[in-house]
Amino acid sequence: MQVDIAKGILEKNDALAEENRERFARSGVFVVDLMASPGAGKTSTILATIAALRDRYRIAVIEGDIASRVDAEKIAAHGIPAVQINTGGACHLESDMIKRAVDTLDLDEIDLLIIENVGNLVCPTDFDLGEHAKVMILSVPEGHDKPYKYPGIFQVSEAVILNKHDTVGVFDFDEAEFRSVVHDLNPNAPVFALSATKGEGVEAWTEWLAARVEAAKAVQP
Ligand SMILES: Nc1nc2c(ncn2[C@@H]2O[C@H](COP(=O)(O)OP(=O)(O)O)[C@@H](O)[C@H]2O)c(=O)[nH]1
Ligand SMILES: [Mg+2]
Ligand SMILES: [Zn+2]
Repeated sequence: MQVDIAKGILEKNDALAEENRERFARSGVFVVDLMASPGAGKTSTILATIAALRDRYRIAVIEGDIASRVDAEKIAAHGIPAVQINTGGACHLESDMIKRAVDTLDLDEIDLLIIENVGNLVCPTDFDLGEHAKVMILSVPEGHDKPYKYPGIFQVSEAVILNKHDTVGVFDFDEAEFRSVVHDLNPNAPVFALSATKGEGVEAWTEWLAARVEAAKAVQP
């Protein structure tokens, strides 16, 4: 007899993710799961996104980290509701963690919920959280070859953010090659080059996101 533990865990995760998704739909909340390596600029991108969209949408953030509250505190300092999940060692978020975090939020008061996943280019790919879109960030210093090495995360992402674009010259980052490989892996995903901490190039990304938020509102039951 063979017991496939990974399969069982994923099935349980996906069932609860579906419940999360139904709950988000009932409240007309659009949910985006931001995935990236540690230090790629997830929190910085969330802060830039908040600055661009806070006058248009009510935003809340769920922060996933192995330990600490530092990211939730950074978000909360801007007056945005932020829930910190500490996974206590797990290297990705799962749908039951999101359910418990969402229990502390009033979804009817939120238009856009941004989830910062644990820094990791591998397993967040496999875990549906009930989000509407997964989006990944690659930062320039990580190198233009990462889509070759971690194809899965580029394939599940509906958009790709290329952050720290201000450092392209410093790291000899071949942006044309990067875009070409991402396009081969995922022809429909737009690639947004931006510098989150400088606020440069943010608008194309936030307009894409705003269009998705509007679409979620339009189908609210
Ligand atoms: N030069 C540059 N640095 C950035 C940019 N975005 C983030 N950083 C820096 O990268 C580091 C990690 O950023 P953070 O947002 O905390 O990454 P996270 O771990 O993915 O949430 C911080 O020191 C940021 O100031 C950017 O666009 N350009
Ligand atoms: Mg962070
Ligand atoms: Zn993991």
